[in-house]
Amino acid sequence: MTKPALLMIGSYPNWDMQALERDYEVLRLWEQADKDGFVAQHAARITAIGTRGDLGASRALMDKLPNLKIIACNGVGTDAIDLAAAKARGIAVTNTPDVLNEEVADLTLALMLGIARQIGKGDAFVRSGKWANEGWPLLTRMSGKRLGLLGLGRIGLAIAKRAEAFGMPIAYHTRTKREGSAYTYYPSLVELAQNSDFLVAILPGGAGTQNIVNADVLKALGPKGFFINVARGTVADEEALLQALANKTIAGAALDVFWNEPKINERFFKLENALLHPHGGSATVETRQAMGKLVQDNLAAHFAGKPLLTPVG
Ligand code: A2R
Repeated sequence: MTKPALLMIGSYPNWDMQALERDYEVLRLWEQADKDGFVAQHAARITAIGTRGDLGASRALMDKLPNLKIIACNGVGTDAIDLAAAKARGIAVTNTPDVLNEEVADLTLALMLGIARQIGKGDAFVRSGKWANEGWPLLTRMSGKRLGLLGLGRIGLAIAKRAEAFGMPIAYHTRTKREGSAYTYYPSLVELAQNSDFLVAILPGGAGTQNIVNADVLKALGPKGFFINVARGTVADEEALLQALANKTIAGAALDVFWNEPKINERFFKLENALLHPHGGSATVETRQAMGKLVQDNLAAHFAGKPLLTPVG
């Protein structure tokens, strides 16, 4: 039997590639010098795309694939996929929610502790040999401080659960109040920031949330407040954030995501009150394997004519 053609926009880990190659004719777009020519050559046979959160799928690409039926995304964030274009064509989109909640939440707590207790700087301090001659400064406690969550979905709830163990009072801002939640709801993000010691962004990226953490929000967070971004770089006004850090109008920021990553604004490199991490919220073997399996299961369900496990929208 002919294997269905699967256009892969970028690479997946080897364990996924091997599994996919068993069941599909995997067309490796990222390896092609002439991408347009490659797509044109195979366009008629391609009914499925495999992509990643960072790569997405554009309307222009969809337009070149008349028989496209499904876009499977390895990642929960679908902001780089033109969902409106997919919907208009009746192309199904799947992502990998839930299986990464605990991992992203773990890293969030690590970043919160990391910026408050300056874990990265402590490591550099000991390695440099400075400890023999210099004292280490007194820092800021995290336990018991107020956590503000911008976004209280699957991952936000996993972060809140962990923060409860640190005795942190929890508040949140979303568009819709979560009925039945014991956490304090702020209809205004500025008000949430005013009432937070740690403000964590964990909401989708895309046009609807671009620059939602703006200069006013950072001002409201204030000189004792920390900003943690585990959502998407685009949710923060990066110029406002860089200025707030440089002028110390916020205490610090711990960032897993950036505008233009991985070639991020180099002004971040010089900021001592920023803890920088290379977009690794879900980046463990265990979780990436679970995400890859979910991509495979969604594709298999599609080709078997069964309901998709995790459709978007
Ligand atoms: O606004 P609501 O009531 O739909 O709540 C969602 C919230 N959210 C927003 N909050 C404030 N302003 C907005 N414009 C806005 N848009 C969405 O974000 C909900 O509480 C949360 C999203 O939850 P989930 O859909 O369950 O996403 P999950 O799995 O927690 O992942 C969040 C994001 C991903 O989209 C990736 O970009 C990133 O974390 O890794």
